Amino acid sequence: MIRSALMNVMTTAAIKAGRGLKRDLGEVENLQVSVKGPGDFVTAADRRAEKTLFEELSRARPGYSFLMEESGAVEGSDKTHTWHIDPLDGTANFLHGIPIFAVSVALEREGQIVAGVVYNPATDDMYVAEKGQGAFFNNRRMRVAARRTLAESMVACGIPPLAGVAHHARFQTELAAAMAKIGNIRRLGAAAIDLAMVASGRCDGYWERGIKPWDIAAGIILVREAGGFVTDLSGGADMLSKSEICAGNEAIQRQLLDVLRKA
Ligand code: LIP
Repeated sequence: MIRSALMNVMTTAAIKAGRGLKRDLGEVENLQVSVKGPGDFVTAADRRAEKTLFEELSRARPGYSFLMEESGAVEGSDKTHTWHIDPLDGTANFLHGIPIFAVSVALEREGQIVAGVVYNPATDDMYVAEKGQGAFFNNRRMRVAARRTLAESMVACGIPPLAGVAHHARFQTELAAAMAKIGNIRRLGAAAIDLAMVASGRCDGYWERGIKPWDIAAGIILVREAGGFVTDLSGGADMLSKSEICAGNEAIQRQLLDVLRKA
């Protein structure tokens, strides 16, 4: 396991935010049958989790900047460190009471992601990684899967929501090409969880367009420290700025990228 002061700060904050989300998930399940539904409640739960993370991380590391899904950018006095925060990644799953969502926290130092935490409060699953220290799932070292062919692989993807209509046609083309090559394809609904599945060897690859930096920042270092590869969909390293990602072990990531680029 990683015993650094930084990882202790990040995991403590994620667990504290997750405690509230786990409580709120129970209420969300009750609200499914209400006429109004849980929409406003989930927004409030999301913001409560983000407030907890902001307070905990600001107290532990004063001066760091923040990029947060709900509150946006907060510039700090320390220009070399930025937290990337998604307090509730997999919001639609949470809204429907589906226990596949995560608190995602990443630290960027001088332009490089150096630490990441992805925590699913519903299952109490903690995925962590720190640059040069390896990647761990519930304190046990994790590695990407060793499968070498797409035909034997399970690959996660992001199906654009109705609101993501700009990505619909491209995704349908990519999915048709992927289905012709890949053993099994899954849509889990949370990018941070998708990347944690790749880092822990449960999924062999993952791709998605139209995601936000805070969705993937922590998952990127999980995969890399677990021995995997991550690029944008042109094969470069601009995942955060291009809002797109392709991840896997070296063989699968290369083959998956090739299928998508030819689609
Ligand atoms: C979600 C991502 C997911 C994507 C959804 C949404 P959110 O993030 O984790 O991979 O397909 O459209 O962007 O909004 O739940 O934090």
